[in-house]
Amino acid sequence: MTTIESPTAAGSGSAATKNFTDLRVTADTSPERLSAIATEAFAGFSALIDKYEITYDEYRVLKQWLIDVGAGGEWPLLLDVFVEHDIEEVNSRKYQGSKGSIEGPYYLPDAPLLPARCTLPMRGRDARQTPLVLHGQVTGLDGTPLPAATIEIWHADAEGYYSGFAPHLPEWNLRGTVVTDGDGRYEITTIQPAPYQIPTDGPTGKFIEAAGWHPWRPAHLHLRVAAHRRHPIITQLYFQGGDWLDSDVASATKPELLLDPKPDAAGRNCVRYDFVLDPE
Ligand code: MBD
Ligand code: FE
Repeated sequence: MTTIESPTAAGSGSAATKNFTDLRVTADTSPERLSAIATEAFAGFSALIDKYEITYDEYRVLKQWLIDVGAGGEWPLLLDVFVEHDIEEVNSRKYQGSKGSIEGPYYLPDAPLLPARCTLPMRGRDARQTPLVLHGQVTGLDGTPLPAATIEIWHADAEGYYSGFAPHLPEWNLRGTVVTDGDGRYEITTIQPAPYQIPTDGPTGKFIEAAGWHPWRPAHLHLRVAAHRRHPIITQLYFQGGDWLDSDVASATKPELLLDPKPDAAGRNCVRYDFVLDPE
């Protein structure tokens, strides 16, 4: 008999936390810059505590909730949902190429290489969803085609689960690193993703519910596009007319990132999207 572990917030949270922690990131922030930012951050907390006359009960509930966020491995989820969009906005100001969006907690590096025209790895049950064909060209700012550019793509299945973060899914399901052809072109066949719900059984979901907010992100594809001597972009693509586009819990939609696929004769949703990369 085989038992299939059911995916939980704590499961995907601890996988996302481990994945991130393994990167061992660093930044060259000076003590002066750190001190200035930390001083203003704590001044912000002081002002809130004063304005709302935060009670001891509220302080203790916050303390326990922060402990729970860590224990549930939900720091990647919480930060990427509520903070990353501003970081992305500030850091993309100097670039003119295709718009970026947040990476989110579910990127995995080194997805298997796929040729320019390819179908993402998927299970039989994924293949019963509506096919989506995303095709286009990767170029520089002046329109120069970029052969051998890489388009890393990852997205959730119809139930909202990402491979690598839910134990029941095969490794690399609905993920791949697509290499553009000699003209910088690509054509990826996958399936229409569904809207994504932040897990409601973890601390982030409980906080969203307690505040009376909704836990949804619009259906989306994640992409990372890179080429030799170009600035890589991390972005997401959404679907015109879909639910939650105007109220993404992660505040990560942009009008430039909307797809409007049209069905072909075979009933596959087809859409073109070109990526323009800035110099390094
Ligand atoms: C997602 O799929 C996502 O893209 C983000 C930003 C946060 C949680 C889940
Ligand atoms: Fe996502």
